[in-house]
Formats: sequence, C-alpha cells, structure tokens
Amino acid sequence: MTRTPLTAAIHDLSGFGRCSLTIVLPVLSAMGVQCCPMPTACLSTHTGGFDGNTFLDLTDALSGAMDHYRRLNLPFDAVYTGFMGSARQMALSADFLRWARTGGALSIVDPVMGDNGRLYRTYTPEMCAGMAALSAEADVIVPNRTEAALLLNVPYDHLDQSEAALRQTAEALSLDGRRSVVLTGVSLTPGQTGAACFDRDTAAVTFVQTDFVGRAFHGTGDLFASVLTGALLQGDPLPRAAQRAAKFVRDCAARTAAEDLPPREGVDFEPLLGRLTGKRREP
Ligand code: PXL
Repeated sequence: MTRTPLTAAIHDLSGFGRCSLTIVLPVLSAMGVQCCPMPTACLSTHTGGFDGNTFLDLTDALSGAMDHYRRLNLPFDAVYTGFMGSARQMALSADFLRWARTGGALSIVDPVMGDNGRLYRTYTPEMCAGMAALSAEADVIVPNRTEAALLLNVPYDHLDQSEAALRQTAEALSLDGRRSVVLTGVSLTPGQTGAACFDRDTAAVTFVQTDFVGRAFHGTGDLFASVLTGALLQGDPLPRAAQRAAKFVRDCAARTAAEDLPPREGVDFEPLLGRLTGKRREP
C-alpha cells in the first residue's frame, strides 16, 4: 500500500469566509493527503470585505511548532505556504522549507499579498520583500497577476495579457528556470480565465483556460493552489495539476454564482468536495 503523503500547511486560520486553512485542510484530506496545519495567525474572518475582524498573530507559536517538527524529524512530502501574519514568519518559513527540502519535500509557495492590483490591508512593503525571499526558496510558486507584478517589481498595469507577454512573465518568474510557476488570473480571450504554467521539468509554458462564470469570489486563489498541491502529490505533472485545479475552481464558482451568494463568503466548495476523492497516486 502507498503511504499517505504528508504536507505541512503554513497558512492563517480565518473562522468565517472560506479561505486559507478552512479550504486547505478539507481539500487535501479529500485528495488523500495528510495535512499538518501550522497556523500563521487566527482571524475571525479574512480581511477582504468584513469590517472589524480580530487578528491574533501566531509567530511565536509557529516558530515553536517548526522546532518541534524538526526535532521529531517529521517526513514531510511537501510544505505548502500561503497568507503570512508578519515578516518574521516568512524568514522562519524559508528556514523550514530549506530543512524540509533536505528530506526530499516539495515546496509550494502561494505568495499571498494582494489581488486586483491592490495589497491586502495587513501587508507592508517589508512583508512583500519577505515574501519575495520566501518565494525564492520554492519549487513551485502560485502567484496571481498582482503578486507577479510585486515579485517582478513592475507596476500592475504593465502586465500585458497577450499570450506572448504572459509566456514571458511566467518565464521571468521562474528565476532562470529553477522554479515552476503557475500564474493565475490569466485570460487569453474574453470570457475565459485560468493560468499560465512554466514547468521547470520541461522548460515549457502551457496555458489552462476555463470559462469565467462572470463573478469573482473570495478564496478562489486558495482553492486553486490547494487542489494544485494535492494533484502534484498524487503524481500529476504540473500542467495536468493546474488543469484539474482550474476545473474544480470553475465548477465551485459556477455553483456559487447560481446560488447568488455574497462574494466575501467565498466559494461554496463543500458540496463538490467528493469530486476530488478517489484518484489513486501514481506508483
Ligand atoms: O485568500 C487570501 C487571504 C488569506 N487569508 C486572509 C486574507 C486573505 C485575503 O484577503 O485576508 C486572512
């Protein structure tokens, strides 16, 4: 029998609004991956669309958990990081990635910093620099176009959506081909959305596109990166993993749009989780 893969998930825990660990945990479990949550902060809701959310920074607890797991020498197959509560957490996570890599773990960094050309309100320039340094340690990064502009240090408006420009952006983010890139929020034609993928194993850029359901919902980036992580751990090559992630997000968004739910409550993915179960890992 194949061993169940084990992933460290370094993200915040936001109680209401479907993002981060409230997505990562159920998705990875459904995909047959054991998830070890390492919360960066505890919030009542995410910071996009709800006023007055609580925010408990967990940097010290995170540092203690990392020390504990290193002492236990836990055999992580992957480390998957997302929203961070402080710049120090990014440095700690970079150290943790380096340690896990010595045991063969794959590192997936979702450089969560902003969307639609704007930073999330808890992010500072120091944190953006820390996120770029953490991303430099990753095997795979999953930025949206706002985060890509921040990582490349170019204005958001300068990121062109032509196929040639997107190809160039994905390649530029790969650090000379050392890391794979899945650039999300990419639309090659009106009415479509998806990703541009640079696969460091083949040095090829491929595109995945699905129809855009007409409305954007909170947490779709977290849902996409979680399915991508699960698929990579099931043995899928990067383009196939991105294809599965795009399809699942599209189906969940279509359902949510049909229900006319408020965008800040995230995508109604729970009823569709069963679609992620059942695939066996490659031998
Ligand atoms: O989905 C990204 C995200 C994650 N975690 C928190 C957030 C956001 C985006 O607003 O606020 C707490």
